[in-house]
Amino acid sequence: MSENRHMMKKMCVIGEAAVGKTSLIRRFVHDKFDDSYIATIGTKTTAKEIQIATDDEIAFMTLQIWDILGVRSFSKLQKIAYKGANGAFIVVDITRKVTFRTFDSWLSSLYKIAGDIPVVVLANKNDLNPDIGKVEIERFISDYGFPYYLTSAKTGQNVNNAFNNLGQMMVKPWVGTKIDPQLEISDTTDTMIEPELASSRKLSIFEVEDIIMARYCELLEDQDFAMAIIRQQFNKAELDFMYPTISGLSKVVDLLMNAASDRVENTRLEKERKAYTHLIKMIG
Ligand SMILES: Nc1nc2c(ncn2[C@@H]2O[C@H](COP(=O)(O)OP(=O)(O)OP(=O)(O)O)[C@@H](O)[C@H]2O)c(=O)[nH]1
Ligand SMILES: [Mg+2]
Repeated sequence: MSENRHMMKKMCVIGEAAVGKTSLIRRFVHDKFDDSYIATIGTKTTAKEIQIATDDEIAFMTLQIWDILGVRSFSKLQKIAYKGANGAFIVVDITRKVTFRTFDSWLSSLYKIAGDIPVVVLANKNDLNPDIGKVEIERFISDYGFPYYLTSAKTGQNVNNAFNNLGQMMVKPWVGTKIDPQLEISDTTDTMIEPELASSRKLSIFEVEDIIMARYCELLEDQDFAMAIIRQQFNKAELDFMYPTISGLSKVVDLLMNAASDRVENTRLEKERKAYTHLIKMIG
């Protein structure tokens, strides 16, 4: 008797804020739905095992699902989360046509980091009145050649199908998109982070928050673990990451440094602290 194959794949769930990314994952993993909206702080991973039918066997796949916040000011944090992804959902909200407009920029920033990987489009909130007609949605999505589903995290419509289909797509040869993206694949994110430090322009408080979080993830070399610490320390500092203040951020930086002290060498840590302090001074 042959043993079933077991594999692990990383998938990212991306798209504008409040389109329902976290809700779709919650429906798929826990079969639950919540009407309240809490923006995802940074990134969070969940895992679920699915079964994949290959030509001659049923294989088990652990899906490592990356929930990535859609707030656009956090582009560096979003990008470092794309590294090593094998597939992605791009989620749009059929009750807000505006969430389709930025589709291209989500796709191209994903491709720049992860390459031309399988993508499935989820047109979510299909239990509500649409702001865009089905024909229009179809026309829009078929231009890209991606499979798409009308989903509802609330009723569960097509949620399992979508995850299972992306799982299948990640084990098959991927033919790529119809629309040819300008690929500049980069595997390092350092270059995305340094220029701000060297420039003398003023930065917004969100930009600084984004850079600090992204750098901290790189510092600990484990984004998921780093994000858990970041969430903890924002909590401790009683700072809402969507309403940051300069004094709140300075407090968070102190807490983050303490929390990393047993994992990161002192001189490296001091260098980071200096960089963060410098960034906070650049807020204008
Ligand atoms: N009716 C309905 N509401 C939904 C659906 N999916 C999500 N919502 C609601 O939409 C709001 C936003 O959902 P989230 O899942 O938090 O959105 P998100 O994309 O993770 O948002 P960010 O983390 O900020 O990027 C919440 O109030 C959800 O309850 C759906 O399919 N139908
Ligand atoms: Mg979310």
